[in-house]
Amino acid sequence: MTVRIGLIGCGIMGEDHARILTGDVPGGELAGVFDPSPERRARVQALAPGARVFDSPEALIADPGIDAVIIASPDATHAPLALAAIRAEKPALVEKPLGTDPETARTVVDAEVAAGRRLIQVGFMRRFDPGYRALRDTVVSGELGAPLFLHCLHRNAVAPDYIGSDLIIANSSVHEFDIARFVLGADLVSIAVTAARASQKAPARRPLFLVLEAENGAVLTVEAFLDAQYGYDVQGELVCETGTRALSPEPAVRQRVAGVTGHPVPGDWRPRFFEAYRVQLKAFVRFAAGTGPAVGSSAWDGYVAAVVAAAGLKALEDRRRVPINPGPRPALYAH
Ligand code: ISE
Repeated sequence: MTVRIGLIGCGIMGEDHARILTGDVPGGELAGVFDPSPERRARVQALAPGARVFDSPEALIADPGIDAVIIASPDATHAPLALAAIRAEKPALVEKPLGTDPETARTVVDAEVAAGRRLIQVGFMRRFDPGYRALRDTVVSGELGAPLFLHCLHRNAVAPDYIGSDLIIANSSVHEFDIARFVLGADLVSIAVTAARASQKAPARRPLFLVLEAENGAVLTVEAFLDAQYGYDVQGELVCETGTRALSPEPAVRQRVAGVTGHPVPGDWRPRFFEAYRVQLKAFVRFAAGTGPAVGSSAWDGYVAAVVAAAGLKALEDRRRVPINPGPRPALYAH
């Protein structure tokens, strides 16, 4: 069966999903697109000339010629459109964040629970990255003993002007919250946030250092610095009782040029998570076709990320450690 996918939003991530779907995902077809901008839409239509153009995201979701949707529109539209997909009983891959606040994200969890089935996969692509999966396997196998620390760096080359310290937490650090829960196999129970001085390269926001406690006693540290200039750099080291294991996101080739040996650093997250994005979409298409299970981050995971982000914002404002309490996990999302 070919899954006919409708894409909502043809910006940077929507276009990337379209490229992956049309180039690297057998079993999935880009059958419809929606974006209010004709220029953005045209770039995606060039990849799939047969895709139908819809006048509204709601019309796309409701159309009988669309089996599943990718929601890559602006953040505030993610939850309402996810709710529409649940009402239409269609699987949806929803870009992060699931909701811009916990209450909004929770509406999606509640709708899925009421429907009695999982339809939403949140686009926390790191769960499909081989490096993070190896870190998780280390914890599951127990081969290095219990996890004590997960040290993470999250650096972007430059961030857009609208990103303030709040969005460093709610838009970028949410990746760390989600992947730490995945790697450690434990929920996060508290968060503290310290801001460094602003870089002269980006006076409007201060780089952040976050320290979170997990329910199993492990500690997550995150440097979130979105104006590092030199490139996109995501690192993680898992420290266990008898050793450590770290991500080694190095490309296949190393160069020696002008007296320097090394490798180029990617400009943004798309090359760094090239494989993860492809495995993520393949898994979604299998799920939508009914030939694979629901995998990746669930609506519950998207909601929990929003709860951690809200606690992080409070911690930053009040300069104190703040507890994280998403409430009980519904049976639909049992481990
Ligand atoms: C950005 O907002 C994203 O969504 C990317 O997935 C992430 O890797 C990046 O660092 C964020 O700033």
